[in-house]
Amino acid sequence: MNRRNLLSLAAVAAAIASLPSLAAAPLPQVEVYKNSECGCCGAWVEHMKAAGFPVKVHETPDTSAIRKRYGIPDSFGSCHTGVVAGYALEGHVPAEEVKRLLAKKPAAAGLSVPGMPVGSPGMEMGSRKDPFQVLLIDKAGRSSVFASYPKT
Ligand SMILES: [Cu+2]
Repeated sequence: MNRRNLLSLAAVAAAIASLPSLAAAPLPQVEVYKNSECGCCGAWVEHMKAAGFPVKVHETPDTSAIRKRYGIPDSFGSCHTGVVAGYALEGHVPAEEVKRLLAKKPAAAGLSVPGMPVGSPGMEMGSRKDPFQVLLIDKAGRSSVFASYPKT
């Protein structure tokens, strides 16, 4: 190997070393379908952005159609549906659980926080924190507990 090749090899190695680590890889975009009048939906969007997710919002008058398309039964429905990496995120799902979902990659339709529990991300009301569960919804529409809040 001549000197010039060696130098370019060193340049490539330096470039690789300067790349951000995989842990800091950018998070995938979350597409959010929400009603334009929904304030708490907007607050959840801000929560996701603060956690590092790029978010694209789609205003729609009918979020139940989106829910159906992504396999979340209405019984687990909430005010908005997010979609990330093919998973549905129904309602006020904590960003931390979304990151855990993306790391675990289970075969599932997605996560849901049914209803709108007070104290979940985007549903803050003072210091009140009602207990709630984050459900993993499988592709048959069955649920299992993915996380329980408040965390003990
Ligand atoms: Cu809400």
